[in-house]
Amino acid sequence: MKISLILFCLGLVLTDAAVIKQNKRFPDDFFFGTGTSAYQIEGGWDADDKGDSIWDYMTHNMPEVITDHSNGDIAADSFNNYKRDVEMMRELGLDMYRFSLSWPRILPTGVPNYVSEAGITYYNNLIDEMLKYNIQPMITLYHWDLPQKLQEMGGFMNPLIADWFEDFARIAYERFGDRVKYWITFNEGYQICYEGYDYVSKAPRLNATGVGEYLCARNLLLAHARAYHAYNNDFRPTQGGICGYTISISSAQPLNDTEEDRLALELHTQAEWAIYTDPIFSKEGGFPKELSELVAEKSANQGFPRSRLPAFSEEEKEFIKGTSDFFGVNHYGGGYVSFSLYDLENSVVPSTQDDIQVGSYAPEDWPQAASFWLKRMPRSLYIVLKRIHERYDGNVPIIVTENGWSTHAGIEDEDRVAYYRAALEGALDAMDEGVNLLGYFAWSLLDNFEWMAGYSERFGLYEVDFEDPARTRTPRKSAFIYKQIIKTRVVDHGYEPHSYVMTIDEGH
Ligand code: GBH
Repeated sequence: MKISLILFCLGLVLTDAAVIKQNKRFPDDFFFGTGTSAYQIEGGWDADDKGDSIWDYMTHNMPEVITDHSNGDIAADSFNNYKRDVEMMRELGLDMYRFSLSWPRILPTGVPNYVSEAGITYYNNLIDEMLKYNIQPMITLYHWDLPQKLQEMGGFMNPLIADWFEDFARIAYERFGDRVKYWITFNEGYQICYEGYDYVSKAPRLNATGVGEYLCARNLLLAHARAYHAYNNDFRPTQGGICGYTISISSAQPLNDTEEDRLALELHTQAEWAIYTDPIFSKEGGFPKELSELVAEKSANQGFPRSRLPAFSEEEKEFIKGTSDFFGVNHYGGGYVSFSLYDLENSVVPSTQDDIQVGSYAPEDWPQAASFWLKRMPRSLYIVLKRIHERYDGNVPIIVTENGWSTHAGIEDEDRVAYYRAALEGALDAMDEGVNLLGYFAWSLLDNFEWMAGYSERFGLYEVDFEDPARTRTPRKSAFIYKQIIKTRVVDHGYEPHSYVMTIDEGH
């Protein structure tokens, strides 16, 4: 009786002090992390015997395609600063850290007849440093930096990518899998395939519109399944980890509540992400039906002898189905979609846009990030989590592998704080409605090379001084806010850091 009275009073005091809009909290076994990728942070582009990646090649040969003509030669220099990075993870109190392997740092020519021991050592040092402090590593095998040698043999246009990728994955499992229990094969199929092969907004800028993405998607899914089966058959029995797959999803909504706009949303969904996930997570397997039919029909009318989106054989469908232990989702922004918003006059034929003819827009009054494509849509992470849950009923375990907001340089980042609070409240609401969300990774631990935008857009919880040879890292306000959320497991809108001095809490 006495104890419950004390607890009751304590409860009153606590709720009084905090501005918590809901009394939902993240369960104790929910994991919090931050993410990065190799090319964006490491630097050390020609350290030891490292080979060139398609990003080394592109930024060195066509610097003009990057906004500030910069490159990732040094980036945040995590190659030399990894101990400081781990210290930052401890400051934040992270459970996990997601990073990617540079394929050409480990296999300089892309193929495994020669393995760089210096490259292996770098990742061993990083992994061991994290484990010293009980921070679990999550490895993304591929985050966009293909060995240039493999690109010269066609890259993702060559079906042999499945062999090359499985070979690389096996080396990673062999060398790191004793300590690493969380694996992601590919980061963002759409960005790899559409942006890199169909269009020109990522390396290798192939610009094979209407053709490149679909061939790449097919090859990428087979490569993913090969790497998954390799883990499942030959490593999981002794290593006991899990292996998944990550894609990016925007929180698109139909412009009007009409059947037509709902169809537009479904086609948009199929083209943006379900083409990469239905083959793995749907009951039937294979590419999405409406999109496949549409592209087959258009291809025929355009004089192509076969569909530009080549279907999987029954055997391939079975091989790919079910090959992911969790659904990894990266989420940033969103908007409204409709056929009526499509710019038919400027449509490139053939192209993946022309195939579906769906346009989108985001209202003026939504807060704008430093990245032109990113606006804060109300409830956006909630919308995305519910959509995945509804599309693949059952209880698919989901991990938010990236979520974040860009600013320009500077450590006062109220808009990033607002973005994270809204997103995490949405995550709590989705979990409350039955979404099986296991964990959440903020993008990013620190400022990094933001691809075509160079260093002009910053996603870090920690600011990096790129003018300073030491690449000094300084926590932004959002770092203190995220730390508090991890510690308390609730989103408290009233919390203000007492000072901007970061310390490591006991036990970290
Ligand atoms: C991620 O890609 C990358 O994995 C990461 O390397 C990168 O640094 C980070 O994002 C920040 O760009 O969401 O409706 O506004 C995300 C790629 C590009 C996907 C923009 C969504 C715009 C649509 N995103 N795209 S919307």
